[in-house]
Amino acid sequence: MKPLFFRFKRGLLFVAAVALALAMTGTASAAPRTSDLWWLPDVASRSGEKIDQLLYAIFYLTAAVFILTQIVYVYFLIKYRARKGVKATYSHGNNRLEFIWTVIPTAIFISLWGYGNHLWWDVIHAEPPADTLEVAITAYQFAFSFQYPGADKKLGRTDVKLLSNDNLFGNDKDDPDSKDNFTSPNLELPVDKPVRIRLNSKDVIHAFYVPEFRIYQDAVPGRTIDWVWFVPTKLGSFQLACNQLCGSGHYNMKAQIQVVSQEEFDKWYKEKTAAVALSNSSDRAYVRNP
Ligand SMILES: [Cu+2]
Repeated sequence: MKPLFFRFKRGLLFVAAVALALAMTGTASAAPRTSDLWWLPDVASRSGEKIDQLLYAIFYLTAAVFILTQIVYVYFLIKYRARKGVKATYSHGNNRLEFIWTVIPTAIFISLWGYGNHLWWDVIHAEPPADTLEVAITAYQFAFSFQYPGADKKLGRTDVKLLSNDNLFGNDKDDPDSKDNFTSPNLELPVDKPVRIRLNSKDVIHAFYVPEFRIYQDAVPGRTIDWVWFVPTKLGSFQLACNQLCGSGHYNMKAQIQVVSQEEFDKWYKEKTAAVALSNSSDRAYVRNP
């Protein structure tokens, strides 16, 4: 007869496992589905769709391998369980089997690497189309600011060394291209049009993180990061969140991204450029436009 504790322990483990399972399913069903805590938010960019394909491929592959190995595991557990009169035997292994289960995973991993590498090239290194809208973004404790190129569609030269409180984007004031640039507190984008970001940080490391676009890019002080581009595919508002613990206000460091139709974007852009033209002309007359 076993001591009472051992008989009791097994029962306790069972109760704990059931309680944990109940708690997990309970939390899962109670979680707000709008924010989709248990899976990715709906994809909203063209490269994001490709990233999801790779993610799903890996997910289903590992799920299949997991289920298969668990079935074999349980089968062996039952088949070779301890029984009276059956002695354990020693096996030195099987070279052919070992060869097979080494070659197959190796081939799978190499093809996943190839697929991932190809995708990475596609997403990050491919040149954006000529009509790509370029937006400068500066992250600082604890907000984001956006700058658009204005009527000439050119942001102009910028330099991280010129970045300051009065020159948040490090614009080169001698470059006429930057004269008509305008700023915005949120990121307004036309749907289905490529956009490239010119990312700077004024103080510490921040991040440009948009889960719906499947984009994560750090903003690094002293560096201008200008190779990230994407094509938003869904209308609506998204949240840009800083995803680098950057100080006491980090939890609230965010900005609104508004993906709108081309017509709506053009209208907004026209209003903004008109306001810049007005303030530039009043600057010349030494009248500050509020
Ligand atoms: Cu931050």
